[in-house]
Amino acid sequence: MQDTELEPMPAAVASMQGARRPRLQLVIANKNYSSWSMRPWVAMTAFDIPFEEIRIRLAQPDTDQEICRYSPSGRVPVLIDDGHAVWDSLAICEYVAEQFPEHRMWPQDVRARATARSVCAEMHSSFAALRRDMSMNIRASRPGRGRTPDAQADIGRICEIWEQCLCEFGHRGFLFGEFSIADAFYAPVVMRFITYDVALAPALQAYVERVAEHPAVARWVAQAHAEPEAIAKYDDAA
Ligand SMILES: N[C@@H](CCC(=O)N[C@@H](CS)C(=O)NCC(=O)O)C(=O)O
Repeated sequence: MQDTELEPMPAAVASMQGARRPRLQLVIANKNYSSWSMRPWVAMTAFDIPFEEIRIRLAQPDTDQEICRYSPSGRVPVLIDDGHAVWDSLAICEYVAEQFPEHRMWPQDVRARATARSVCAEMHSSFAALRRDMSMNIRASRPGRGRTPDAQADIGRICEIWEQCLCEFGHRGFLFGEFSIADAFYAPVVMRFITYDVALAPALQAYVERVAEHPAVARWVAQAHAEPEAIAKYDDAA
């Protein structure tokens, strides 16, 4: 159960049509539900990195088999570069940033870059309650739901991170001024805050809106809305 190039290709890919296929293939899951897939897809799209998308539908009889065709970990996202697999959202972003240094996917300042890596690592290794109790479901509207004490604590810590980054590095822009991998990493949190209608301080609400309006994020969201399949076990969740 996979779609390749299901939707319009990124401009950089389209411009290569007739020339050669993009070298990179990014294997992802459903855009409505797969927060891990969203991160590298948004980062690569935001920075015009050419790639072919391979989308595998979750919760199908052959989902595991399909994912294991590409991914040694049995999870998506996974990036395939000329047959070489790079799995895990953070490793993919690091790999792509190294392959395309001219795109400056991380902040240029060494301290800003270290902080960006710290907040991405924290996103990657923490916030289990937010993930469990307020799962990403872009098409859903669940105002006020999922606010367990642990999820509320995760929200508090995320607000602290955003406040610190915006104040120290981002000012009125993204977490580190220009859009970076760090914003792509927090884009699924932005989706959750919208779905669950989390009340935020004005500066953080403005950040949520800025991320949601970013063309790469908006494209992912539009494609999530256009996906035909619904997964009851995720849609029926609290
Ligand atoms: N830490 C991994 C997490 C990847 C992960 O959990 N992916 C989920 C989809 S969002 C998955 O592959 N699930 C397989 C399944 O549900 O069958 C990463 O950052 O890439």
